[in-house]
Amino acid sequence: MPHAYTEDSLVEQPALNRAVLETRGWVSFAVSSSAESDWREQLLALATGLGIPAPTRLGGSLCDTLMPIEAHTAKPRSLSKIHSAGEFPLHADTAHWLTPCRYVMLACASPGSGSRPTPLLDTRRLPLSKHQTSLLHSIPLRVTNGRNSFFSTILSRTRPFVRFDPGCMTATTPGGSVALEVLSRHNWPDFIETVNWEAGTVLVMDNWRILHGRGRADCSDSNRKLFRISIR
Ligand SMILES: O=C(O)CCC(=O)C(=O)O
Ligand SMILES: [Fe+2]
Repeated sequence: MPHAYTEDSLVEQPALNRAVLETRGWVSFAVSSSAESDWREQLLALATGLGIPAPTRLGGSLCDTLMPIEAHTAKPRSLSKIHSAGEFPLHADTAHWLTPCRYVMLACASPGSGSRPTPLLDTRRLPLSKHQTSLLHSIPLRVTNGRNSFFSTILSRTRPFVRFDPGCMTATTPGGSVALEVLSRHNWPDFIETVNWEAGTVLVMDNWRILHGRGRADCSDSNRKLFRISIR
């Protein structure tokens, strides 16, 4: 098992299979969950092996806590503000950054009472029609990022990443609404992969390629808790 030195101790690193991450676009594995602060450290050490962990929100922490919350307590311009404790549509994280983060690590501290999964979609596998591909490459959408908002297409031949998040990207033309619909999960039921969580499950996704969402809960699950690290 690989090891990593931290300041004062030798910490055992769980296996993160880079080959699977590169071929499939995502990988999940189990980490024996310890005290929460140790666990955050362990996740940050793993994330550092992949790139540079970066705060997802300006001034925020490197390791966010994600819990289903009601819209009135949610941060402005967050998916929770729009969808409350419901499902989240497929999206890439940090789609409002000029270059979205390369990897996203999610780790389950508590699966919660609602058995709520996380759906994934590998955009590379989609049998997009010529027309759909052309929409994704040609229709500009408004990407809301406060005073730094800009226009962008979902795909571009000049960059390797998919920019897609209906939470921060809006259509300004009828064609824009059609382009946004192309990557809706309802169009690709046979291509959705599902991550079911247990305490200690870690998921790493290539955020340039894999879209993720938030599934439906069987019952109210304010006790579901994931950690997230965005990795540049
Ligand atoms: O809770 C989940 O399953 C995913 C949450 C998510 O994608 C987000 O908060 O950006
Ligand atoms: Fe997300």
